[in-house]
Amino acid sequence: MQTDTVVGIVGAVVLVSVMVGVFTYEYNNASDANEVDGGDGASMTAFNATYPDLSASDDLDGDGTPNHMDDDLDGDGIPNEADDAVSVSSVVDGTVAQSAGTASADSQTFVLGEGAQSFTLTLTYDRPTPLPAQQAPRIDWELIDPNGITEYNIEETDAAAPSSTVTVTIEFGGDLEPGEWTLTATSTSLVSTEMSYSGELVVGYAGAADAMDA
Ligand SMILES: [Ca+2]
Ligand SMILES: [Ca+2]
Repeated sequence: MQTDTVVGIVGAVVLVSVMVGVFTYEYNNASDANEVDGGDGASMTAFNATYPDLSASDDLDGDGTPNHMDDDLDGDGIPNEADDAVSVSSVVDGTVAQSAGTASADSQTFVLGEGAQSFTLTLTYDRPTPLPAQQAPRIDWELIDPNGITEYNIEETDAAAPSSTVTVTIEFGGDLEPGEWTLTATSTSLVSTEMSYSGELVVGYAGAADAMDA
């Protein structure tokens, strides 16, 4: 009788242990299933339906929140539902310095997301007054797309009066290549000089599908 009782108790303990193990397994796996159903998939699908030309995983305004989770995806303070233009602005500035007769260049890079349709870069700089018989210093600009193709190249003329503020506008549209674009500013001064430039880049993107139909 005592042996039977011990076997019975051991059997009951083994059974309870197995049941606890089964419950723990079911509990953990139910939790995993919930994460998949309520996670990124749903908002990505909704975003792709609303903005078919943009990428859900891009972060156009660079605020750390991907487009499909961002209720103001271009970061202009206007919520997506009320924003009829997706447009991202950023400050651009740099300095080109050189010693006499030595070419000098300064480069900036811009990352364009998918769906970029217009590129407007406006820059200004002050040209120093040259000594008599010297060519006025100037900055030449080259813009290269992510495939290494030059999209814009200008060698400024000396038409602007020395010591004046020069404004340069680089503007074009179309389906723009997503990825890293590079702007190179090159000083052509024949004398030691330093020129600082500053301005703004505005990139326009394809809007919401319902806005395009309207
Ligand atoms: Ca964002
Ligand atoms: Ca907005």
